[in-house]
Amino acid sequence: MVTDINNVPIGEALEKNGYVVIDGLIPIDSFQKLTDACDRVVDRARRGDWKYRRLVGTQFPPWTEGTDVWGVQHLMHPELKESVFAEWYGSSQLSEAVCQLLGTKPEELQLELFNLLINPQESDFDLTWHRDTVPAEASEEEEAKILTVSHYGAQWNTALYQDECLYVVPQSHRRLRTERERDITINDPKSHDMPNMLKVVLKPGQTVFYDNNILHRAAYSKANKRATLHGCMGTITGGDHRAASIFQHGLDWMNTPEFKNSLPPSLDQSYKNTLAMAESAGLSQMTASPIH
Ligand SMILES: O=C(O)CCC(=O)C(=O)O
Ligand SMILES: [Fe+2]
Repeated sequence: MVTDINNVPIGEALEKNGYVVIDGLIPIDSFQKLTDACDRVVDRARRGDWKYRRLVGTQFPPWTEGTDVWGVQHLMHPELKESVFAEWYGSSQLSEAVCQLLGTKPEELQLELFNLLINPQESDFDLTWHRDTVPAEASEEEEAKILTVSHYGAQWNTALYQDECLYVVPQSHRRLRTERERDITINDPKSHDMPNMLKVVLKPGQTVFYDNNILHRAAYSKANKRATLHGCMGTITGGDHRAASIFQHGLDWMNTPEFKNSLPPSLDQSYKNTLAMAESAGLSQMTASPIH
């Protein structure tokens, strides 16, 4: 298990830079199972046989318009019947890395989102520069307020094929936007000219953990196969802080015996923790309105 990169603990690197790349979180014998399962769910989503999908033309939930698919939602949904996703989400490799990053224990983790990001088929497109939990139009006061709240969670992209889609502005995750950044996010949000931007290149099997408030965008290319596992986990120390951003994805299907019974034992406690978060946030239906 990777704990340090060049003698810097991975949690410190994430804290300082807003992102960190880690190798080896997919056990060798799971790799093929995951790529096969991804092929099946991508096929279903493109055929319109899986309605939970991200559609080109819309960046944030709900994804209601368009036909070309750029993401498959809810990989752990019991109706997909692809148990390898929950197995990997509950694997010791992943949870140890998340615990190391967040300085927490496995029993304090909270099961949250698990989706798949894929290449479109019809046209290339760019997501806009954004922070996941701060709308571009937010005032400096609003932005400052959101950025000072700890996340109590970790988000990651794990590439199954070489992935060069994500761009970040290192160390931008805790500070206000500069004047130029604010101008870009509002007036030219697909700019290829963001100061200090860095392309995150992932080899197959590599994972980037990133603060979801780092300034970031993604360039989706129809020419390069992409199947990148995109998930997050929280910790119970955050109380109900994460509820709105998690439940805006519509997780009512998690509040069912079918889902509970489909989970591997390794996720029992983190599922209980999620239910407790929903309850205490007054969102026991596990759905909330969109942030953006
Ligand atoms: O495609 C990516 O790697 C990033 C996606 C993203 O930024 C998002 O879903 O908010
Ligand atoms: Fe994002």
